[in-house]
Amino acid sequence: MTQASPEALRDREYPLTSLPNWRTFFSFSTDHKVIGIQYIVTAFFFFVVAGIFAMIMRGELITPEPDLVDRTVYNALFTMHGTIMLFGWTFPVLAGFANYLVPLMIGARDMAFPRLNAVAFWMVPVFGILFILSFLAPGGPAQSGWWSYPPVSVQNPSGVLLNGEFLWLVAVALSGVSSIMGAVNIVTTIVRMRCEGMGWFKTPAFVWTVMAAQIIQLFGLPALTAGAVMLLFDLSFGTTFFDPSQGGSPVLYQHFFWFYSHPAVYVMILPVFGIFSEVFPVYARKPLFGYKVVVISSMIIVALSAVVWVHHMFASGTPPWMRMLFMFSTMLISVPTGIKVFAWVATIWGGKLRLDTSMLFALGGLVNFVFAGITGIMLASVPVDIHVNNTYFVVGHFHYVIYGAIVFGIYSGVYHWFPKMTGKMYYEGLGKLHFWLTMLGTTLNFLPMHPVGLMGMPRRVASYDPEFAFWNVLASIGGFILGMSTIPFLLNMIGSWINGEQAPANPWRAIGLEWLVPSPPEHENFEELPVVVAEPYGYGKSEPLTENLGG
Ligand code: HEM
Ligand SMILES: [Cu+2]
Repeated sequence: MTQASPEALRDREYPLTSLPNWRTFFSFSTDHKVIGIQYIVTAFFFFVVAGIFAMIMRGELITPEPDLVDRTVYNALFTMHGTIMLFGWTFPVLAGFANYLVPLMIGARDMAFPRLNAVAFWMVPVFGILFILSFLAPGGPAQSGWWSYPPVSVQNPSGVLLNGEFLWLVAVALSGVSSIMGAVNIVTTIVRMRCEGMGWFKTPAFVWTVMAAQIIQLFGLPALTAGAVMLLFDLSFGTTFFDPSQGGSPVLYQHFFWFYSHPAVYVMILPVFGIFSEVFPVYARKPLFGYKVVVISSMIIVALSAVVWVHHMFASGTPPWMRMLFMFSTMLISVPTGIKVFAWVATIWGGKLRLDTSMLFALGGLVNFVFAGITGIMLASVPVDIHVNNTYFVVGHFHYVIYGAIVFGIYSGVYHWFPKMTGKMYYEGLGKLHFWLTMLGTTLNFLPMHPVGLMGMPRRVASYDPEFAFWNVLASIGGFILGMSTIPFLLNMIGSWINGEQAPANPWRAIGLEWLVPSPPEHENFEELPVVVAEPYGYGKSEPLTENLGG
């Protein structure tokens, strides 16, 4: 048996490969790598659409009067912006990463159920388009926010059956079904298909976090999907699940919704933790500090995430004793999360940092995440939450998580694995420009939302008191900078995909099975399946990682 040490692998010759014909990406392919790229590109399309909605909202909010769009359109815009950002962008883009990377990282040839995988993907453009159509539907657009609480969401004064809210609810249910299919596939793949030698504590951190996230999908999504279907029946078919005048309960809907939608935050952030855990060791040239603690803490987050949802309902008539319980369980999550932050800081501490674009986004994302964590603990405490509930403080907090940490982490991952996925190198200069514009835009857009929220500016409004104008002008300028920041990004990705230099198999000299195959990898990934003999983060060591790799 050949023992492949990092040195030996670095000096290996890899065959020249290229991506399949572009038509493959418009076909029902069952190759996990094609599906991964399909997910990622589709998600970026919806990212741009929902981003344009955000630009219109920030344009509206640059002055106190509702002068750019009327209130109905504003309501529809924030409903669609929020919904499409979550269901059309964040979940699909992360599903794309999971699809592309998991089989490569665990030394498998594909996912466990390749055809189910393709079906789950093709539902994304279908429900994505339904969301956009619901904007234009007869009887008015969906405009009750992405949470869609009754009784607001079940009013249908126009009497049209296929109204915006109806299409919206169908799309949410389809998105739930698609994600459940994805989760079954991903969890099965990770549990059953790790290559020989890859015990749980030799499995990369990214794979662990993806599994943790998908377990949440499995227990949470049925609740969300059931809630959406029941709401659809209340809206259109005369049932009264959530109608108090007929013995139903609107608060019941909130339980269905938040039982999933709080854990959903961890579905989004856990894989980003995984990306950080892969990126920091590579660009700091050090092993991941406390690898075992990092992976175990992901599973602790899964367990805790199931018992915190009521913190979204502190102001919904929840009795004080119950508020106390959910306040403490919420705060407990900061323990496993804080452990991860310490592990990353210890990983970069004293390392030889290489500040490539991917590393810059990971560092920026870490800083933003720490800031968001602080405002998160503030929100978890009942007295603060009661005070700032439904103000811009909340909007500032969650955009710091969602943009500052999640989008940054995704960008970090896109740059890091771009050479592997496309076989091309990106332009580093444009990447750095993209990073600095994004950092500036994020700060200017979302930081001012905190003071203006504390001053009492309500959220979900198209107009506001002139005393809030200063902070809103800043936020809008930041929003436009953020919008512009995506231009160098898209130029870079498209330009280098077409014209970039050929990428070597392992441009960052990383350890990890995905770097031990050509860029892009060939159809079945590995000529001969690897046998893993070491932990995944042996930077600075020269022990063998695998046996039997390649031909
Ligand atoms: C340039 C970037 C962005 C800007 C300027 C922006 C702006 C806004 C604004 C003005 C609202 C309405 C807030 C309200 O009235 O309460 C909003 C809501 C929302 N945004 Fe964004 N956003 C951006 C990026 C994102 C991203 C990347 C995501 C998710 C991945 C996201 C998720 C949401 C969600 C879920 C809501 C609605 C949630 C709620 O109000 O409960 N946003 N955003
Ligand atoms: Cu929550």
